[in-house]
Amino acid sequence: MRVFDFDAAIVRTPASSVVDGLRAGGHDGPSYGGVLAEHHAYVAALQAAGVTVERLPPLDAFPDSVFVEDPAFVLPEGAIVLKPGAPTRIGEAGEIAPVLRRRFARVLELDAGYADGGDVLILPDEILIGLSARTDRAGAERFVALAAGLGRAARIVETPRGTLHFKTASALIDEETVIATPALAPCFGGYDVLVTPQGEEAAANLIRVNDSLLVSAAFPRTLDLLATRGLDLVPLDTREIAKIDAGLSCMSLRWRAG
Ligand code: CIR
Repeated sequence: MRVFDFDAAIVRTPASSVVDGLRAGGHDGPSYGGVLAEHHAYVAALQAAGVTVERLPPLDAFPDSVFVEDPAFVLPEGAIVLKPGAPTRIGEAGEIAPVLRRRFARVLELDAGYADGGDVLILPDEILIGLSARTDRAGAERFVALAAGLGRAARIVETPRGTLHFKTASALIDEETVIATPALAPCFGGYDVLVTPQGEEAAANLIRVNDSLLVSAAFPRTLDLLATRGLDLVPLDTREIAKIDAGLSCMSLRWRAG
């Protein structure tokens, strides 16, 4: 089984409060209708890639709760309820925990520090967790211990300053290849690294799902680079979620259940 072989996913329908989602800088938020349309296309792409998707109901009290990747981490072996590093997002962990207990036989809890799932990247041979404004050392160290309890080796790395999450700027493309921004490329010794073209750094937040690559439609040069890889390239509109600093990885929890 490859680490990007998935048959199950959890998503959460965006709440109308998503227009107030967290963002760096003072620019305008997204339109609710626009986020709903992008989310709808994203779920359809997961399904087309062979994944059965569970949709959780919207949570108006948590504007960023559509980004289910951040309060939790999932593997075929079990799940970890995380503790998001943004004060307005901490309560999302309590909302996702019962869902995980229903879906997984083993559910562990991060009981020290803070960690966002957006900082956790699963590679074929190890898991990387990036220190960031959302993931502190105490949380990362606890995460490494909990991952070991699930039988997985994890290692702490740095998310470059100014990058929201480790996976804002990197993703696995196949068993030998990652895509990364120039700042993150040195983290991936032993891998072929496809470096994002200048001005297309946000294209690194893509997801490999079975034999499909879900990628933002906004980055034509990256799409050209990826087109030669023999994968089913699925460009998705991310204009609205990008206004609240999000990309494609954060809108689902994905794992192999069967
Ligand atoms: C936040 O700042 O928490 C949200 N507006 C965006 C979260 C994106 N999550 C992710 O990349 N894993």
